[in-house]
Amino acid sequence: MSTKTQIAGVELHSYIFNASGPKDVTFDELTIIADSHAGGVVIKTCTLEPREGNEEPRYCDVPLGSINSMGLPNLGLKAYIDMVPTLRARTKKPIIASLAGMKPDDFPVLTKAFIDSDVDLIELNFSCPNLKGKPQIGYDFEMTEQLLKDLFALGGTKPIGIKLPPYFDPAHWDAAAAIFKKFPIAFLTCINSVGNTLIIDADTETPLIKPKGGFGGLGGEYIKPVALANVRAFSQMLGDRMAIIGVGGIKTGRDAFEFLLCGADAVQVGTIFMQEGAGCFERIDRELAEILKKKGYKNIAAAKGKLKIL
Ligand code: RRO
Repeated sequence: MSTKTQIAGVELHSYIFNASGPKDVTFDELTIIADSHAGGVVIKTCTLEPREGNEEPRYCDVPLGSINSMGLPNLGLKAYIDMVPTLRARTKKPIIASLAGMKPDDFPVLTKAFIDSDVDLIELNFSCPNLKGKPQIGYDFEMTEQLLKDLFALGGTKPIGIKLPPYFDPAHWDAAAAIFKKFPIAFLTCINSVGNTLIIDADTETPLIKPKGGFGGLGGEYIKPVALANVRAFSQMLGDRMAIIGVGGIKTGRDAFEFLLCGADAVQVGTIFMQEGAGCFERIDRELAEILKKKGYKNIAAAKGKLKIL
């Protein structure tokens, strides 16, 4: 059974692909994803200039997930724009650019460059939690609306979506959705890591990571319930006008199926891709297909949003 799906009319042969993260920075890393079973290839969030990122140690796996404060290490806009044609020649899969400005004026420059490139989708990262002294844009609704105004004024037909931070209160879902409705947003990616969490080692009496005194973005199993709630909430409010991509703690086909029931059009994986490597895309896809078959769902669309109410 196929788990093919689409986002804003762009076809993905599989429901599962990578989240922007530490293993999609270089051309070699992106080639591994391109050659894998992943439904698409997301490029690490890109800034105008190359960045080294934060000091090490800045990523740590833990039994129920991961914590990171990578600090946006990436090769910079020019390198990724130059890379797109080679990636395009290598794979027919959708290529998804992710971008973040270090200041508001960077966003239109980055967005325009990718609008004019051969990528299929653009993901605006409004939710990096690890930039020292810079709050997450998605928690500032005024700034979010202003940036969306500026970016959608650029025109063009390339589908543009937003990667959101987790929201924890219905008032925030309502406020965010009221803004998103004003723009032709193609998709929402819910959620980025849960920002500014702290994991410590009682043996060494230190945090696991060094930047920001150990505060970093939490990923993996810990955050799946938060991610499911965000997918469900935005799917109910906006699912008829934009696609929803789920991300947060997906390790198995069963996890992916839970996101599908909550209304996700596709899912991304971050922590499990770091831990298991590119084989995770085929495994999770196979497990999801088996569940769909066993339950008698003919395809992804048949199960999408079908969470039953108690
Ligand atoms: O690079 C990072 O520190 C990072 C980014 Br841009 C992001 O969006 N989410 C995350 O957990 N880490």
